[in-house]
Amino acid sequence: MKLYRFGKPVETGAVLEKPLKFLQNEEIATFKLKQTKDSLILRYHLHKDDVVLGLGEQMGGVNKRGRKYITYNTDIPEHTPDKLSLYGSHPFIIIKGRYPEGLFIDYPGEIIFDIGFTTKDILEITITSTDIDVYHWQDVYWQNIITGYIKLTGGVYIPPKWAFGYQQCRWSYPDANSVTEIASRFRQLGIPCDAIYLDIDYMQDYKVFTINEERFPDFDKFVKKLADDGFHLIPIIDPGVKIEDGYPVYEEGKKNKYFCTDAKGDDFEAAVWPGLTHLPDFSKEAVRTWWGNLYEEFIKLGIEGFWNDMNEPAIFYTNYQKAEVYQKLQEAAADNKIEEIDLIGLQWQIRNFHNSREDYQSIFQHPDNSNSLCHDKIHNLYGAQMALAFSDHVQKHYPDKRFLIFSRSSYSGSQRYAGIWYGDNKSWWQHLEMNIKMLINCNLAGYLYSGADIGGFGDNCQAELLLRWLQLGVFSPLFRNHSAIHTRRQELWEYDKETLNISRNIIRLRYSLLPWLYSQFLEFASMNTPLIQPLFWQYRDDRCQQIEDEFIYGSSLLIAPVYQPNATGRNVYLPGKKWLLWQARSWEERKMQVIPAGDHYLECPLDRQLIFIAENKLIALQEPEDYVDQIKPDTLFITGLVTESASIKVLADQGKYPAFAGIAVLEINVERNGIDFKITIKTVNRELLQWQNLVFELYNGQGNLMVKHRKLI
Ligand code: MIG
Repeated sequence: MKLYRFGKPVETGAVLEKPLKFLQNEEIATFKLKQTKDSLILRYHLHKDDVVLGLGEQMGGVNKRGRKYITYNTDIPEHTPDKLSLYGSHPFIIIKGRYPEGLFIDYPGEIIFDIGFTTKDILEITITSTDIDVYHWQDVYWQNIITGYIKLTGGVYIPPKWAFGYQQCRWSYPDANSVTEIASRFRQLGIPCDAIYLDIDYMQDYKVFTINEERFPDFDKFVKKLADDGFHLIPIIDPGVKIEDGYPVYEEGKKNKYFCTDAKGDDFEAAVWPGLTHLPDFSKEAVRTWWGNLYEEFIKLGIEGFWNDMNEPAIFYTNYQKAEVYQKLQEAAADNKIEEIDLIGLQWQIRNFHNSREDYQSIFQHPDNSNSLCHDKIHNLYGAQMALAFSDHVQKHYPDKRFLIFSRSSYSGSQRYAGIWYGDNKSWWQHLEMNIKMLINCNLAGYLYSGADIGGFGDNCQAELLLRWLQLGVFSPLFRNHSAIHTRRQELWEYDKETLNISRNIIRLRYSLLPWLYSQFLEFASMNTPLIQPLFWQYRDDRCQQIEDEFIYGSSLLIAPVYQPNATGRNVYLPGKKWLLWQARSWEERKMQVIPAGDHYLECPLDRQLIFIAENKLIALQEPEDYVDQIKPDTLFITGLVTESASIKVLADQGKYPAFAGIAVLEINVERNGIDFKITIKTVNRELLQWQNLVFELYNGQGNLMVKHRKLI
């Protein structure tokens, strides 16, 4: 990897340890460089077989060719194919050709990636700055470039173990009673769940770090009661600070000059949910320290998880824009010329108030050790630095504890201290399909703890879509059902009885797999490696390159979600040689069959999902619990298809404390021995493992099951 430096880049924080040696203003290997007064353009001729990967959270497929993408974090509730930017920016691409190359352009403003859109075989990257760092990799293995990038930008965030449980959200559960009711519903119905969310209505007049005491009396007792029942309560945090005299957050921010300003140096005003607000300037360490401390309001009550929203930052409108419209109307009124009011024009004007580029260009930030900067040039850092404020705070004050934090907006490097969710999708089948690609793409950018709103946020979700989405969700590290205000309720019991029963089975399946899913997360995170991978990560045959609707989870599972309406099965391509197919209906029913590699059409009625375990790999399951930290079952089931030998390593850390602290390891090796299997077991920190018994369910190449009970040593 080489670092190429142009001009004087701003400090983005993406790379903590920069290479000491760098090349200044030099051509980047195989890229053609063009410099203009205020931009840099990189050009590359794509070979017809080159595949372009990367860019993290973006529309489009896994192979990015044929499309344009722009890194400019945008609050965008319509994820239609014409959109060029979403909430996060991860300007990292890999050209997977005969000689794989990778580029990370560490610039937090607008970059346009034209990947064979304007000219079929030309990759053209336009960077709207001449002050940038570019990291360039060449490697025979493109996978090394991905892990190299994740490592360079600081590794992978690991949330607490309970954050792998099922989570329920809604905009909104507006009072304590509605939350309590949801919680007891889960327990009554025997559906496991670990977290319930508070959307914006818990606040007093949408003032960040306040609680509406009428609707949430005795908040501390409320949090405690939920915790006793195994639920984490997770409040939303928005960055905009309401302008209101007497409101301490506003007063402190104002007094200490913690807010972003306009060109004249006055605090910038932007309207969001609370009305007019100021935006904290998270590029300053003092502001991050202050903001991090504000979370204490909640932490001291026992809250252990937060989601940061609106941090692109979203702006509904500014007074300046409002004044223009007002003036037009006033002029018309003064002349009594109502018929001359251009309503259509006004409509457009008002519609474009939201998140306007002009507004971002009139905001100024004052980063440490730097001159004032136009926000537009560091726009993509806003959400990442907001999450950093929280992360730095808890690392400093709670070094022995892990918190859940995920953000809507993100930038390269923030994957080391926060997760993300994919924002306002819709209850559309197309968005279920998009979720598959998004999981792969975000994993390739190091966001292992991420996921979409299960069931879709906007629009109304129907039962079948919800069930298919939950099935995909079993393998999404962030597994959260969320839906928007005014849409149909999306809790599992809001449909018919059959839907409820199927969904219970799906979520119980997730909890039964949890020790294994979690162990794989820890392992892959520690290797700076995507957990959810495209098939071609591990398998070399050409067909795999074409498959974007299946994925590999960790080291041993291939998942083929059904994402079409009224489908009772789907086509699946299987690489390798043989697979153990589990058409899973419930965790208890573990009937599996051996299936050869190749193309198959497989039945998959609504109450089943297709899970494939690779030949000579093992997975682990246990009886599901109501929530992750409940009394732990003492039996672990180990299953797989063993034609030669297979091993599994189950990592179990303490879940709440620093990752890998007090880690226990269970290592099992299975060897075919004629018609029998020879099993060896090794442990590290045996006393910290919850399991006393192992039950083996091993299959031979003909699909015959051999069950074996065994006590742990
Ligand atoms: O302007 O807080 O993406 O998850 O429910 C909308 C209300 C603001 C957008 C988030 C969504 C959340 C919603 N928020």
